[in-house]
Amino acid sequence: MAFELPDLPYAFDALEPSIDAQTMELHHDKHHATYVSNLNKALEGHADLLAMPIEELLKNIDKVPDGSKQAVINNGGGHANHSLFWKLMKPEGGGEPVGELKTAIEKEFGSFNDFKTKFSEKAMTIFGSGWAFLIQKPDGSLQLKRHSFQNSPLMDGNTPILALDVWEHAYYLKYQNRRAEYVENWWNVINWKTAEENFKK
Ligand code: MN3
Repeated sequence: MAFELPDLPYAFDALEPSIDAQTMELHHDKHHATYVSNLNKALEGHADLLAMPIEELLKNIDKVPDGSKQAVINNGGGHANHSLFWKLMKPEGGGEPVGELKTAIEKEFGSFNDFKTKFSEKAMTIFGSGWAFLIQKPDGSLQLKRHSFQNSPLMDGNTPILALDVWEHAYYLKYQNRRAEYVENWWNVINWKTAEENFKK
């Protein structure tokens, strides 16, 4: 058993012009692939851990031996975060949240526009490499979070609903230092159906 790189659910150029094809190809085929390969290396000889779904492994990070734990946090987190990220985007995405997630966002943040502003602020105020998340807490409520590096919300017992990669590798080829422009254009490719499916009713 070993963890595997999932296929992208669309072509590399499918998210143009918001995210360029070369960035998508490097991001998926090189960056994400490396997290998967390093995760498998870190867990060599631990067949039980290699057989767990990545989400379960991160929820049970305390079961990972100390010598491998940080490598699993980094690379297992990277694998889970990116697997989610690809599915949270689609060509001709964007628009507004759907279903019960829409209702929950409006209840928590007032309106979709207020939510969008606050989420973008989170993404803009991550210092260095990290992710902006909308998470659902065990009590069912929604919250915005900044996570450094590849630290997964699953390790805190939270469920990631929406995730935005703000590592420079996610946008530098097209946007260079202009993270705000990347964040703004990302709203045009969100797959709200996936976000709604992540949300536990
Ligand atoms: Mn990335």
